[in-house]
Amino acid sequence: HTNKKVTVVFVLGGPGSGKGTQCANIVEHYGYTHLSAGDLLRAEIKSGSENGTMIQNMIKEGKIVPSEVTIKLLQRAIEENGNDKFLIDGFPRNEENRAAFESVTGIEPEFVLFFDCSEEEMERRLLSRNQGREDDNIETIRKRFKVYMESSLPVIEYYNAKGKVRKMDAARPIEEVFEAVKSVFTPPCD
Ligand code: UP5
Ligand code: MG
Repeated sequence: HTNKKVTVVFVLGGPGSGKGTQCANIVEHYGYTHLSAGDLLRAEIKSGSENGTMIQNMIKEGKIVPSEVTIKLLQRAIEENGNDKFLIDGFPRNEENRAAFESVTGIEPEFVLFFDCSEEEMERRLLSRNQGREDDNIETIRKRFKVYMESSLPVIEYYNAKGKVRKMDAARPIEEVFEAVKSVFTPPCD
């Protein structure tokens, strides 16, 4: 288990739903550290690690990288960081990710932020992002949507049944989505 008492919020939603964008806003206002599982995996490819080629191939196909790899990167990032509040963005992506993270780290999320957005809108955003991501092409985007529907939505359903999901309408402009996000992070004053 992770040698540290931490607060974790999972930030979930489809490809292009705005997870990374809203995490940046949350970091600025609420002092969390942002850990994007996808960013950690892309950094691992760049670092020339022995798993790099395997990770690159899986991302290109929109497939979910084996949980040992992702969990090791997340756990290391949590332990190396001085903060005790983390946004984990884009993980867990399937039931096995979820169960393995819980048993390996002993961490359960405080709650789950869920960015709900139509595929049409997510596709538009991904195709106009232009950041050179190897998975932002229409073939890979379709595969990412399929994996999201089949494997990732059930994880959100699992947490929803536990009353842990805070669902946001993510199809609105960035500022409006953040207003809704704020109401989740700011305790109501009386
Ligand atoms: N944008 C954002 N919000 C907007 C709004 N409200 N209105 C209009 N435009 C908006 O946003 C995407 C684009 O939309 C940006 O240009 C933004 O300006 C604009 P972003 O905030 O980047 O969305 P995000 O949800 O973060 O999209 P991302 O593409 O990162 O989501 P994915 O879940 O697809 O990507 P991730 O990096 O998490 O994973 C990539 C791959 O890594 C996976 O497919 C998988 O192969 C692998 N992976 C694993 O195997 N395991 C993991 O645990 C994690 C990833
Ligand atoms: Mg992202």
